[in-house]
Amino acid sequence: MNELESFESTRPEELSAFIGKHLIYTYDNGWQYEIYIKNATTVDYRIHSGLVGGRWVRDQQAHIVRLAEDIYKVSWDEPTGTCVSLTFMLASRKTHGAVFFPNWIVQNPGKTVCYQNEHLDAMRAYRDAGPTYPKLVLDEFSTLTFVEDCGADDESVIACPPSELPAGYANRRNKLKCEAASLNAVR
Ligand code: FER
Repeated sequence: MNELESFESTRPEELSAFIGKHLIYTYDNGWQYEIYIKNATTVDYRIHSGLVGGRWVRDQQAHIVRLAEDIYKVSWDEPTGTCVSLTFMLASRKTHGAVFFPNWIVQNPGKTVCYQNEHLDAMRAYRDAGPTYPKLVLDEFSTLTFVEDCGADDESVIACPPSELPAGYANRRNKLKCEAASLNAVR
């Protein structure tokens, strides 16, 4: 194995620096999102603004990999039919999101604005009714404005809709250094 390959990993023990991270980020188009990397296969998230601002989701199953030192990718397929693949570049505090929205969401974004966990059957029914095409492809970079470590499987991190958060919650800024913690298990 060469040095580069050794950073590529899907093994939970090599994702440990990323698991438990709570991240708030703003896309260059102004859309603001929040995600909690709950464990090696699960994320919770909340959308503060954008096409589907107000939407929040817990226990979304996701594929989480480390692409390189300090770079992680999180990908999932939602019950709505939206597919999401996010790359988190912790050292440079940037992300890139590739999100593929089915056409029914573009036509009626409000249908997905809810606590999805309580409306899973409705989301699947909307998805199956379509239309799927043409998809809206969001292909945007964002800036990580807030990063903290909450540990794994903490149900209190994403626990209410954005509207019930204290004023200024999503606009807190910090500069937590993430790079130091990312290199473990492989060396
Ligand atoms: C993100 C972009 C899109 C994200 C979630 C989505 C948590 C999901 C959108 C949707 O469900 O409609 O960066 O991060």
